[in-house]
Amino acid sequence: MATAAPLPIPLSQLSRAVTDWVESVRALTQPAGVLWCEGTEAEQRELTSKLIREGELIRLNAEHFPGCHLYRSSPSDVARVEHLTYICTHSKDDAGPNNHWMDPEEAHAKMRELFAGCMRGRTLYVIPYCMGPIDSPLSRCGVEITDSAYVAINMMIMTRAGRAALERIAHDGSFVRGLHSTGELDPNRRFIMHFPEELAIESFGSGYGGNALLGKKCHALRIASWQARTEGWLAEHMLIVGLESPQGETHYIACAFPSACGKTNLAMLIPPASLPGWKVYTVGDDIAWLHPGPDGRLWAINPEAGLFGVVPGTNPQTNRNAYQMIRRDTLFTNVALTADNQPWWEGLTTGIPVTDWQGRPYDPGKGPAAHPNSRFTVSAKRNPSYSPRAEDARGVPISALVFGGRRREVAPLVYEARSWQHGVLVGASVASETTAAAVGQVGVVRRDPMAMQPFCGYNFADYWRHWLTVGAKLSRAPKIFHVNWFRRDAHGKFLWPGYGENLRVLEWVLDRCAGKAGAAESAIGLLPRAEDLDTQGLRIGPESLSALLSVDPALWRKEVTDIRAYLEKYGSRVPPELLAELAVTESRLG
Ligand code: GTP
Ligand code: SPV
Ligand code: MN
Repeated sequence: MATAAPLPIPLSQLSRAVTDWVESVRALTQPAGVLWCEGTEAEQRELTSKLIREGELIRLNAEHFPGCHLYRSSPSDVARVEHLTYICTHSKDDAGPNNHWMDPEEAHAKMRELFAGCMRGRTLYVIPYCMGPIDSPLSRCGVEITDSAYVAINMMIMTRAGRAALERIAHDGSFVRGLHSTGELDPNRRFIMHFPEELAIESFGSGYGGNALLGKKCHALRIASWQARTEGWLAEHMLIVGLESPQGETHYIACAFPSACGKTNLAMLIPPASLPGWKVYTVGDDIAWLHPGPDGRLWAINPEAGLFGVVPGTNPQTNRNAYQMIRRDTLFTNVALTADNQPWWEGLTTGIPVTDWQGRPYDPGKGPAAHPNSRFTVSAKRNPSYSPRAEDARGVPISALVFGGRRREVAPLVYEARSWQHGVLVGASVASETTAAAVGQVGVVRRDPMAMQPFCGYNFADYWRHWLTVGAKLSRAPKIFHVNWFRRDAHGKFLWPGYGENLRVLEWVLDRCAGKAGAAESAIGLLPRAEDLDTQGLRIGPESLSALLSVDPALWRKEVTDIRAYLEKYGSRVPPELLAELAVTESRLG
């Protein structure tokens, strides 16, 4: 006799800890209704239709961009706000000079005032999510409460959200609490608060990106970096990519570049025709959680399930994979429109923008058509080069770690650190030109250690110490490198073609790991000589190549002085090992 399938337990009964918290937030924020997100496709469609009806989402040209939509954020809410982002630890020194700090009691009181009654007339969405494969011991869970359906839709693409995540939470017993309200989108009433000691996030007044999709930077980096230190692993602003050589050997590398400095592009790189036989597999494009494994290697998972990527610059020439990926089932934020409702952005070689990202008739005198930080949100499964290993509960073993920055001068195309300890200094010394990914001046060089300046949830000095501690546990530690795709000539032109051609540099990196490639010693580390790089089929002049592969002692002596002054800001907490490595570099510079 057939029995009826058991009715699923309502989400609101799965975990008492979650239910109690939702109830306390409901009482504080007083929403008109509460919706627990199951994470189904039907639910995603319903939320999308609701936003279309309310005029918040625009359906894009269904012939060329099926299943795609455009969202326009408030023009004063287009990027992360680092000046309004706080780490709230009991001791100010635990947050460190790298963070804005507020006393937790004071921060809670301030936020309680903002949240009180803020959801009246709105729906409160409960989004249980898992960062990482549902069945991975390396994954960690959270619950975001938000009053933005746009945020809910994004979170459902970016994380493994819904019932399965809540089942895991009920089993794990612990989760990160993320409370978010768009408030009135008033930049003067906007705060992104983190309470690492409580595994809690409170974000008010922004609906955009890293300010509002709390699983991403707030949880997976700021809170997770704190959790990771306690538990002996690393939460990093890194892409993870698998590179299969023409001989069929696959190695995984993880690369930390600051925001809008090329992680997504490198993670889904297209090998140039002149390097036949290489295959590239994306595991992650923004965040890596790295765990020392029982085999002495470092193992990585991508905690995310989607990509929230920079749109401008994406085209079939720079990155065919990315361009293909966002032609279907993609949510665009702050791009321009053509006359027939196709999305348009700077860097496209076809189409004509008629409406800018703010919905105004496009006028080149008023700036770019698409916002420079316009983004696509898309499932990782849409990526033609998505690695099957991205769903592997064990993660992937990492052969090399690569740091990088956007620097028109000083930093060569690539160099290798002398050791793990020196590599930690190389990471701690990263500097990069600021980009549109955060509110503020663009193009000024600032220190961005490990590309984590906006994202490390605790004192950088303690974080560098933790890096040294993790390295000491690895009997088969990855080699550490530094790259710079953004060197320019005297006329401001990029010296290196970048994009797919970056594979040539990664080939050298992998060959160094295998002990197969040559290098020359320099004061700052090991550099390839021109003959060590595979330049077959590459159109680049010998002067450009030698500029890219040289170390200017005068510029580097100044750089060392800057790095020392920067490290000194962290006082006696700075690991002396880093200062010792800096002294070695300095003495070699003469
Ligand atoms: P976030 O999502 O903000 O963390 O950015 P990201 O690090 O993933 O950067 P992304 O790959 O989106 O690239 C940002 C910008 O840099 C885009 O406009 C790219 O077109 C450009 N870019 C990426 N790779 C290269 C490169 O190798 N050379 C040059 N010149 N530009 C690049
Ligand atoms: C970044 O700024 O590094 C991003 C975009 O990846 S956001 O999600 O806004 O942080
Ligand atoms: Mn990023």
